[in-house]
Amino acid sequence: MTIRTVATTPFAGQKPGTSGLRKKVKVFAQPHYLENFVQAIFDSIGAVAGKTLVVGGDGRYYNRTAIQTILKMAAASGFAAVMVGQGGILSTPAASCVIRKYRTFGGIILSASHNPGGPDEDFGIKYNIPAGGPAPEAITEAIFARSQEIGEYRILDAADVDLDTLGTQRLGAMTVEVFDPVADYAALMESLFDFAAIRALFAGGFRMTFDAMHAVTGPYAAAILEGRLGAPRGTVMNGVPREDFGAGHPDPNLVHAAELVAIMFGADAPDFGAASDGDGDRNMILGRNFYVTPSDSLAVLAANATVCPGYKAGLKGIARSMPTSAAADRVAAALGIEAYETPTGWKFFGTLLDAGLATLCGEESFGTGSDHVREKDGLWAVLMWLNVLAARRDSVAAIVTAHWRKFGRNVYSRHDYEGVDSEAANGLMAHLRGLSLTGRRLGAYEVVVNDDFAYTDPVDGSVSTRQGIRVVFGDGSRIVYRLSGTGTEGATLRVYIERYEPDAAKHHLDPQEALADLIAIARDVAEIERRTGRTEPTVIT
Ligand code: G16
Repeated sequence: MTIRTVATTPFAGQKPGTSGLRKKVKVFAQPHYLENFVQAIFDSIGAVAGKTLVVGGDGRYYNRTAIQTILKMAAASGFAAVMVGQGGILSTPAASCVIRKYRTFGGIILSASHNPGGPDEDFGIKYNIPAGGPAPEAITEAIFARSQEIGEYRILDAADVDLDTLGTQRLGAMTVEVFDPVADYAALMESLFDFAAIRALFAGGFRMTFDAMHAVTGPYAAAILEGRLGAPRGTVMNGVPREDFGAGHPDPNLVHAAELVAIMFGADAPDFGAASDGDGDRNMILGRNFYVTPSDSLAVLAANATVCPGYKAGLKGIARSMPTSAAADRVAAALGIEAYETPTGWKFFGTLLDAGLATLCGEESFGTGSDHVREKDGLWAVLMWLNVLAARRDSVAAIVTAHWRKFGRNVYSRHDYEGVDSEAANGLMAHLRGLSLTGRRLGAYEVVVNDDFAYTDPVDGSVSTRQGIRVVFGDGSRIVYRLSGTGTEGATLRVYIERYEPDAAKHHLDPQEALADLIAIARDVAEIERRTGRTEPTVIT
């Protein structure tokens, strides 16, 4: 087997976004495209000779092809070993778990998360560092810079590796270990949660539906919920991972998980419903006839964390992304612990978790997690909810409404305008950046802060600017605008709207009604209709 050195030239636009490089499969499938980016990773992360790498993905179309290329390139670059999930499958949180457990030199995760899969859809790749989390900006910038000057890559001329048989194989001088992608992760979950109490809950007739959306969490959910926890067979729906996610959009929200939503809001609904996304790091939580916003979910889990064995000692701090509602901050204040506000992107939580400043983290974008790994973790959030439900023996709706009575409700909604013309979206953001609203009245509200969010990491001092336009009002209400960093077509404008409601008599109101005046102000200030031609958002969460 010989190592081939292949001459290449840079591709424009290999700049990682909010979470790695995400493009259409057709872009990745161009000759040298994937290879350039992988070589740029290997050239940017320090000496790789003799090291071990973890590789796996969410099983989407092109996953297996990309893994074969990465294995041959890892062998050519001198890695001693690569650990690959069987069938090329590895959920994002399970990858983080394995990287940490086996102290590897990080890993490469292949996923475009919640974006659709298939030959005409999306693919993605990112590098996670040895701590298990997504590479911080300094590294993604270095990878990008390297990709822009690359002149050659190295690859081993060899037959494809068998990704389906557990065990060890040789690839040139390198070892390839195909391992069970579920076992280590399931063991970690069992160490954090009271499986006996959850088993007793199911044995008592508690009913749940978990929608794996034909994505990576199917095998994990089946093994843990139906296997170890004794939930009846059929609890997991859409449990077989498919390369095109069954032609669905594996994004666990009210729009894309419509099948689950119909079950949970239908006659004879189960007690608990949940869904996870393409790569298993997002979650949506539903009760019978009840939707829990991700921001509320973080707050409720934080307030109840000590019923779970893994969090019995209490939380060190709670971190949330800036656009996430401030519900968790109220819990942190009540617990007397620190609340951190970071830019959007799970990578920003890494330093806080590593330094032991925060235990729980969450984002409005259906992400919740803790210091057990360095990624958000869909199934972990579901299990934590199950542990809370098993301990409190109350319904989801009763637990959340009681939480609002105690802390007040941060009424919250996100409006997405997807596939907007990029120039129009950039123009809208430039318009917002040019405004100076502080001190002005908008409707019934007075603007007290109007800025473009900037963040200085309290641990390593790194600074991230231009992280979203904030319009904060005197009563704490907020409107936030940002452009998504994960889309692959045009631009997605996200508008986040929040108002604090202390009055329990108004807690039952639909957020769209309760926020109607702020929503109108948000559209008006940004001139959304005039600039984008859109009269309505495409997705409301
Ligand atoms: C990624 C990031 C999250 C972020 C989300 C949405 O999630 O890891 O931190 O909140 O994208 O980002 P944006 O608003 O820029 O589209 P995932 O699940 O796609 O990896």
